[in-house]
Amino acid sequence: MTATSISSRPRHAFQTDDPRLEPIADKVLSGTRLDYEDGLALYRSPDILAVGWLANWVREKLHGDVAYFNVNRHINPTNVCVASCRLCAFGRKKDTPGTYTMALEEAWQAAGAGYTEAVTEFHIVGGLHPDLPFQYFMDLVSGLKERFPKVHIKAFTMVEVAFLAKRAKLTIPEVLERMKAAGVDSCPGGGAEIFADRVRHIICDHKIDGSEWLETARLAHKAGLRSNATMLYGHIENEEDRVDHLLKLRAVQDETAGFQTFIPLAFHPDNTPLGHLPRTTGMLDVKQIAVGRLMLDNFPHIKSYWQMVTPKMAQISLRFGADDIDGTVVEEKIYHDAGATTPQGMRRAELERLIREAGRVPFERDTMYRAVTRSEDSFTIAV
Ligand code: V47
Repeated sequence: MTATSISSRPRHAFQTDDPRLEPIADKVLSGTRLDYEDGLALYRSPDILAVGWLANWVREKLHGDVAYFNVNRHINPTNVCVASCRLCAFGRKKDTPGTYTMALEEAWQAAGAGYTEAVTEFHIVGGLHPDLPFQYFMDLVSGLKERFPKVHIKAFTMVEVAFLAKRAKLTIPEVLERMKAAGVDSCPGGGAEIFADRVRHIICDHKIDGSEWLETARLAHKAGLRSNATMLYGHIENEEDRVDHLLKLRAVQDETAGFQTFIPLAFHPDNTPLGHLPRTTGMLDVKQIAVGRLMLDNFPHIKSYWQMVTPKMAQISLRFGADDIDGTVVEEKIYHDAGATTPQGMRRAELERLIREAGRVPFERDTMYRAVTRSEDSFTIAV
């Protein structure tokens, strides 16, 4: 089915027994922007099939049957972190058991160890180390670029960018310029968590607040770097906090158009100070994808990150608003420290199988969503 025939589906194909969804369906199908109350109604509706139908309608209008994946490798250079976020099982205080910091040679070597399927992206996220100099991070990136010039470097969340600026006594635009000069091509979407102060004070009190995260993203986009945006859900936030988060992201995107992808992250409680909280359910996971797709009308992509929600849920999400399931990853630490039971990585062929079985067409993308063509152990990117 083509994108055009899908977008011209008749209005009467939409069915719900939840009257709150009727006016929302009219808005979605006529391209009218949803507001705060609509967001709440979507979250509160038990009719997941109707909410999903609408999200899928938007998703197919934008991307037809294509579903994106990439061949990437995560690198977490250190787990030493000053922040003590209650949401996190990965970060540890300096000189405590289980800490590690990669020597540069070690990080460059680890990057190469995942190169067997010719990765197109290094995804670099780590702790806020109190002593590592700014130059360590720049050398890490420039050393990777030197060794793997074709690989896109997606490095440092807005939280890390703001922390590096403070540590190096530089402004955020100065840090962003130096990151670019070292070889950073874009930024990942982590650290956004939930913007509402009430929640942020409890789950991650010691890092930048929501407005600083948004301002840093604005500056990154202004500096010419694309970035992603996340939302951590399934802890102590409520529906109002989630809608507020989505609307704040949408407002920045109206200004900059610099976000590529929205990624809802399911909270994993194990080994965190919030370990008493239950894990997210399938219903909640699918809802975040669908509501994200419907509220973020100016975001090109919605990612259901298979590591977070399991490959099975990511596959289902491709029919509920998601157009991307992320990548091979190779070795994931942040969610596995918090009890994730998904594999640490997945082969390219397996990602393709998941997508095909969802009735979608697998499309290997680079970080900028350009087509990747493979030959032997190498790749070319369409320009
Ligand atoms: O910011 C930490 C989250 C994020 C837990 O841009 C947790 O493509 C759940 O940035 N349970 C870092 N989540 C990961 C990140 C990311 C991941 C995938 C794709 C992209 C992208 C970016 O991980 C943190 C935090 O929100 N996190 N601890 C936890 N216990």
